[in-house]
Amino acid sequence: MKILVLGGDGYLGWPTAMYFSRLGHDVMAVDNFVKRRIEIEEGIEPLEPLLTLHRRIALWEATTGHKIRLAVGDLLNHRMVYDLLEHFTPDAIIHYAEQPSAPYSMESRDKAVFTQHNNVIGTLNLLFAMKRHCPEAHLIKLGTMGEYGTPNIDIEEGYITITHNGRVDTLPFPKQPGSFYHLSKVHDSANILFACRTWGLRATDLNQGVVYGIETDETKLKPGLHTAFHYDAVFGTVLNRFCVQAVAGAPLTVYGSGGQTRGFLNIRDTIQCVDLATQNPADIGECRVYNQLTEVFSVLELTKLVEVAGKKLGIEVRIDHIANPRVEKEEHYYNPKHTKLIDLGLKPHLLSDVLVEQMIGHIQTVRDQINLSTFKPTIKWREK
Ligand code: USQ
Repeated sequence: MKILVLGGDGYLGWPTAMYFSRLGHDVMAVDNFVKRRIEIEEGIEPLEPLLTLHRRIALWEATTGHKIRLAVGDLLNHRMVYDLLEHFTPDAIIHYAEQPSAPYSMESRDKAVFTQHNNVIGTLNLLFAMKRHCPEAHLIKLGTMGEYGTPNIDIEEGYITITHNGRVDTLPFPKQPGSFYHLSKVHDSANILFACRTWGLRATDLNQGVVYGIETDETKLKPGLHTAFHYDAVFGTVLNRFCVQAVAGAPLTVYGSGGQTRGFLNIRDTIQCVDLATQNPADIGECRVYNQLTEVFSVLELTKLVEVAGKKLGIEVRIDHIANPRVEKEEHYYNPKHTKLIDLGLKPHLLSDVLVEQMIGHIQTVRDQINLSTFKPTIKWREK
């Protein structure tokens, strides 16, 4: 297949590009490096320094003999997107190319506008370019479980069948996102559904939970092929942060009571799910939605798991309940359905299998690179 990986420089995009390339697909990675610009702006960097995408692609080819094509470009530039789709004519488009940080989107008006403009208009340009040049290509779009928020009912996979005043319909599941970033994904989902219904495009919207993990089969092949692993308060997700904090001997930063409960998955399972979606394309005119998570934990449950794992490596883990910088429910019901990807064949990697050696153990080997000053969250959802 011809597979376009949008956001090919990122935490998930780079391992995805290598994975499909190794399977023998014709892969083109696209990126505008905006995340690297935000890193500089915010004074943060991945735990281990990252080679440029150009050098990683060259290293990949030298190591495996497989090629990855590279296009440097911005989805906001619609001419670039049209050209790309006209000339590459992808069978599948895997779309990670969005500003992924909820805190960043809540930092200021400018950053909220940037996030929504970048994410929503970039995706809209892509939909128009697909309509023009490859209407039968399958769009695999990374959405987020955060689109649903934390309703007091079970979360269905994308759609819910409702009986109202004696009539029945199946409708998009209600959305209650918790940041301008999560809202950008809600807007994307609405635009994608509309484009499928109206133009007959086909898409799979993957509502992904919080991703953790450092390595995949491909990143391990050679030093230098690793992916961008963040633990700062802007790009670092909660479990990745806790593992680094534990190794640094700093207290784990629990926001508020720690009863916040989310769906989680290993980075290897992101790739497995994207692969399953690619192998099982939506029908023409269909917008499929899968909830992409494998396990559910509260923040406090994560601290306990990190504490037990740390002990095995001689680390004593401390916990600090700090004032919650976000506006979110700290105690709530949470029961998201997530059977559709399992039905397609997903075999989850469990947190307990990787926490000790592949996460905390690995971080110990690069302990001296940890920047302690990026643990504390500085962006607040609402000034008190
Ligand atoms: N949290 C802490 N301490 C920390 C960091 C986070 O208690 O040091 C809490 C947060 O308050 C929140 C939960 O952990 O309740 C998850 O926070 P997170 O930063 O790991 O995840 P979030 O901001 O929701 O965003 C991340 C990714 C985003 C993706 C989303 C999936 O950055 O791209 O869409 O996870 S989900 O959370 O399911 O919406």
